[in-house]
Amino acid sequence: MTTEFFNGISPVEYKGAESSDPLSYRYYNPDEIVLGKRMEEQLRFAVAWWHSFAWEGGDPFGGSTFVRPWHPQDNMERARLKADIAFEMFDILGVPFFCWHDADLRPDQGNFKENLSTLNEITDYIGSKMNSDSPKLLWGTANMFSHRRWMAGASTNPDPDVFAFAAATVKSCMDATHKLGGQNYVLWGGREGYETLLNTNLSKELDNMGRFLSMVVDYKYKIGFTGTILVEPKPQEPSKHQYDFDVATCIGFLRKYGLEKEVKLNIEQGHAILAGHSFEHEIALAASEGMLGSIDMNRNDYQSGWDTDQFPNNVPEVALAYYHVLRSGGFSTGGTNFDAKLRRQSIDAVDLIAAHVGAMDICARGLKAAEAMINDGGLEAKLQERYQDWSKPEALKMLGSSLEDITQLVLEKNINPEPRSGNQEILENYVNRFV
Ligand code: XUL
Ligand code: CO
Repeated sequence: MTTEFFNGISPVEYKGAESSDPLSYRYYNPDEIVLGKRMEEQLRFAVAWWHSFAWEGGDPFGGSTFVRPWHPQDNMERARLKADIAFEMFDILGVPFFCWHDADLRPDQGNFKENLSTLNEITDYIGSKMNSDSPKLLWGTANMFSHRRWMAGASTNPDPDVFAFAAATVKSCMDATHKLGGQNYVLWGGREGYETLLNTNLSKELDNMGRFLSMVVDYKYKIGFTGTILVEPKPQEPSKHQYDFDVATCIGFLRKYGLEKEVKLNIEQGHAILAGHSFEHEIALAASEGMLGSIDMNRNDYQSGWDTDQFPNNVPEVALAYYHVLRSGGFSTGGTNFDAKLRRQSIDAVDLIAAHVGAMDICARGLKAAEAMINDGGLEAKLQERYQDWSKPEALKMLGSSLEDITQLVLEKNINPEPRSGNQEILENYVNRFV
């Protein structure tokens, strides 16, 4: 059925950089070729069900500000209406993907059996709305942080019954993701961490989390899910400390439990900053270890103290992120998910469209700047030049020797290196030519 929610808003079209129509794309031109692929296939945009449709406009200091026809989200009729509106928005925007948590799709009835049956019902309904031209599922995931049962964690909970509920919940979400042809399955552990070390057994919790993730990987093969399993790092919030702190911590965790070939990372801009890193640092590190999976393109406010999940609006930042995505060969099963919400005063339907249009344009500009830097090759050439001495035979030989042999060499040849400039300002000026 067609609803009246977006009444009067036509499908958004690419009109070029000169367009002053606020609901047009000025840079996002899906068919334009960027580094040999259609722009749509490079960026692989996804709308997040939770922020765009389920979130009601609350913040840590106040409740709902949005009054949507599908609120309150406590019955299946309104869950179906929410899905109808979602597909109307996907059509207006022309986005190729969407993402969800189970809890965004159906109400939580408080017990696993009913949650399972309504999840199956609503994902069948969503499946019936999908065809070869409609947007696809980039990833599904389980919300194991909102309901009070998860307050002390899911797989890291001291209570084995919560571990069991979590295992059953993730199985149901993997089944639903598989049924809808999802390309990835994500685990973000908002409460997989602790509030205080005074009551926390770190090694027990980490081992249980490792075992849980191994079961997820085993189950992926059992059901023939060919998508990628992704873990999403975040240092804290809602937990005081979260085990999947950042990319480096996740890599160490995955290696410890022998999962480094099976699981990749979903990297979020806001989480990177919370961890004290830049977005491109997290992307480049994951890429350098072959573990870059997907990205959540939403930033936080640099002054507010909580995860404000804002749509991107900074081209230079986004350009450097895509530079590293493109440099690593681009996305395979991953994409660009807007894990971003409106400001709570943006209560109109048109705000929801405008937020995505602006974000998609910012990303398109960033992608094109990244493409230009790659085609120009200036950064890559500098990088090659900076490390060129490491391809010399004597340097390679040194790596295979020992501290004593190297000391001998330093004495014999009187090695006394002259420092070389890192040319940072020249490189920053170079980047500014493209962004
Ligand atoms: C929370 C967050 C989540 C994950 C999916 O900060 O980023 O929305 O992306 O659970
Ligand atoms: Co996220």
